[in-house]
Amino acid sequence: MCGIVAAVADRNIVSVLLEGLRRLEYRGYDSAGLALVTPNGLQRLRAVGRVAELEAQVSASGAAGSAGIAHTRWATHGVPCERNAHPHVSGGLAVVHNGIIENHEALRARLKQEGYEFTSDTDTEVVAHLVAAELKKTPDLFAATRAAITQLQGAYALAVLRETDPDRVIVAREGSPLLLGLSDQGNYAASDASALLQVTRRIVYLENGDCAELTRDSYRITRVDGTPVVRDETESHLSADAVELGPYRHYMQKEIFEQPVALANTLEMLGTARSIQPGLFGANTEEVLKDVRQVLIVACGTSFHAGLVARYWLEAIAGIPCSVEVASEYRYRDSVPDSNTLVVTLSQSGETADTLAALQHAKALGMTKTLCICNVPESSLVRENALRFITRAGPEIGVASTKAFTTQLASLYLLTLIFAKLRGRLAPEVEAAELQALRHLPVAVSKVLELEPQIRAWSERFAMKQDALFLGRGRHYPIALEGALKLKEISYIHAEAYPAGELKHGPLALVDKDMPVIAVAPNDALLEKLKSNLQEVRARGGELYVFADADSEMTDSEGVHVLLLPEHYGQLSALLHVIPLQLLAYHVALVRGTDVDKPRNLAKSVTVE
Ligand code: HGA
Repeated sequence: MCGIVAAVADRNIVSVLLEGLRRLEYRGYDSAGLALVTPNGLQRLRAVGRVAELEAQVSASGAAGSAGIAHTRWATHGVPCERNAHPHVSGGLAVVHNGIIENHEALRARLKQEGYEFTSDTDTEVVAHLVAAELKKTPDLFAATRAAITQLQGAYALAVLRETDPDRVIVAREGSPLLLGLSDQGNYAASDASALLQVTRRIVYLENGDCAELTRDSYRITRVDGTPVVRDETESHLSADAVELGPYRHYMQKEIFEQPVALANTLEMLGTARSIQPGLFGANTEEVLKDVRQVLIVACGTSFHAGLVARYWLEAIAGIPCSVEVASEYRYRDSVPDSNTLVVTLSQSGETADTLAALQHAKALGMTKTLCICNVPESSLVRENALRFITRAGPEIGVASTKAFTTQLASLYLLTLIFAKLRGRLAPEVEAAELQALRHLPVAVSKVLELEPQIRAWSERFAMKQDALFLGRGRHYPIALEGALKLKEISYIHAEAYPAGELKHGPLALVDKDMPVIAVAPNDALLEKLKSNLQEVRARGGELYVFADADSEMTDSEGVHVLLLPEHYGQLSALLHVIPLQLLAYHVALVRGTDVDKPRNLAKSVTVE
């Protein structure tokens, strides 16, 4: 979602701002803009569409300045258009914002009465006018911004610039990500470190409630009330070229094919060991897990589906009760807390607003045994959990998550094995075999990826459809959910997923010759049950596309198309069965000509509620 870049340096920073915005493009956005302090005052440029459009405007105008703020917007309040693009201005100051100001209506009404004129439909514009109003009481931009912030409800990362302060940028954070970048040539702020690798790796992460004043050779951080605070400086280890597309046509395609490497990297620490070390999740893992009686997994979207698979594993293998909740529901519901619950949060970016808020909610209820599985080591989520496991999938740029999902699954399987071991449910020979199965995953996934030509052929037929139904059973039901989500996200085909046994309780009414039914059909204990469900579909004229395992000996018949995965992979089969569904969604989207990596209306890093 929105990306922020701010800079104040000893040289023209326009190229730093634009390169920063380009690095944040993957988050998803609909318009872009920047403001600079120039010798002739504040200069603002905004463009609907890509950063490239903004760049064209910037070069045509010859804009230059040594202090500036820039933004990519993913609209929450007000349609995507130039008038609503950030920065928003009031008098000689400009503001960019990521998040939602929940009390914007009341503030807008008050500010209008005070004579401020609104030129956009956004919630953000109130912040610009509030700071301007506070500047009537104090000449200090930092103090005025903090005073404005005390009136805000909601979530924000903010950057503020004023024409009469050519050497200063003010930033603040509450709920939305923001960090500082320090260098000898100037100081910077951005939504994530990748935007600043071009100028520095020296990073200071702001905490919620922090505000900061940046000049070209200094910075200071305070709380909203002005109390100074010190935050540690860290060095970012992000790789600058991991976000290059290379020979691939789309990031999603690259990321699907990177899964063997992503899994190998994530599981690298297993080495050749025959037994698993709980310390993989943090030095004090045994201490934290010791009295845990149940697991609560909280996540959104694809991560939620990974949690659903893990529930089957945790209960079947480790014998520990597990519930899985959508974060945006859990955070607002009256639930029954139990301090012996391990709260597991899953997020690719570690900045998912709902997941972060759900974690805070659980902690406020007294649940302090917390663990996250996350792909971004330098994210808010990682800093806020007692235990953590970093998936080493590398940057995931495509909005539709793929390699983050499979590496989350591998990590959740490790967690399952650790629980099973601590609870005396993992015989040494079984443990060694399970670790070997994990180590073999990259090879097994590579073999599934070789099915791409057959899946491409199927995709031609799918591309004409308006609806699709995905079926699975047991731990493959969440894989059906994930397959349907992938298809929806990038091909815009309406897709639903059901546990196959539920068909007769309603969705069977939808089945006819125009509704393709996709079945996730591994050769496990539920296969015969699933086959009966598939017969129910065939009997109603439904056309079946079945992803089966080679050893189940299923074959094509009239109205039944079967694609065989190379091997049945036991408990870990879910990791293999999701791959063809990712490929199917990708190829259907290609045929339909959609914007695969940046599907309409969606953003990558979901930093608003
Ligand atoms: N609410 C603001 C900013 C939206 C945002 O943070 N998106 O990620 C707007 O709609 O402009």
